[in-house]
Amino acid sequence: MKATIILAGFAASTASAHTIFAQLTAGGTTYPVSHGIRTPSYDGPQTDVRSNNMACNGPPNPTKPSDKTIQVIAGTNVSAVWRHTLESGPNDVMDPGHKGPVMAYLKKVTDAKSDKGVGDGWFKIQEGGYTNGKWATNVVIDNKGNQVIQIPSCIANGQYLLRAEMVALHGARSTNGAQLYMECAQIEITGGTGTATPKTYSIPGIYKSNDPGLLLDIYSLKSNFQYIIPGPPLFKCP
Ligand SMILES: *[C@@H]1O[C@H](CO)[C@@H](O)[C@H](O)[C@H]1NC(C)=O
Ligand SMILES: [Cu+2]
Repeated sequence: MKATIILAGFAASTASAHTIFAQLTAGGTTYPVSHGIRTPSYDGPQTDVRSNNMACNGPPNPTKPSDKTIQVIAGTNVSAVWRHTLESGPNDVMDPGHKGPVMAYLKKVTDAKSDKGVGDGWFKIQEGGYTNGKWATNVVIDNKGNQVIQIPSCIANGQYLLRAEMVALHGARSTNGAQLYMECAQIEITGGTGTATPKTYSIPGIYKSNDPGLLLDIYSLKSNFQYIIPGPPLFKCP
């Protein structure tokens, strides 16, 4: 049994185990893979939280632009659909040994198709950490790769980047050992009341390499362990 666990740990650190936010479900439609999302051909992580590639991914996983924008109604739920590769199905989301938090952010932009996403303007709209002994990444894996994200009803209409993120902490006991996976979808929000103006944050900037949620040993958790989800506070409509 011990040997199996150790082998699984090694498997988790290989390229075969990573993941991509490959497609979006909105308004009851699951759009094709890479439709309105800047997807990379390689599924590797970002590990330097100071890099501009923390915003919408990038080298060493270069992303392809998309000329599509997806319509989303404020107040509804969308799903960021995660897949091991762009060809994988719902039973191949990510190695279940990739344990960690799951988050989603929005940034209001003038042109969702061309905005690089780097810098200020981001606010967090969804997060999951470690609840009742289960990591949020495993919730997404068990949900066939669907990360459910409620789009706030109170924000302004217009074009946004939707940045969905999964973090794997199996190597996080050393600095920059956390693996961060993210892609940006290009969306146009309608039906928002525009009554709230979220406080915004910069990416890079939202994380530090020594954040307690990014630098920790998840294999020696105390029984009273409380995970601190990285990044800014969750935005909620008043
Ligand atoms: C939308 O998602 C939230 C958070 O996961 C959930 O509580 C709510 O029931 C969902 N609403 C619908 C209509 O599915
Ligand atoms: Cu991986």
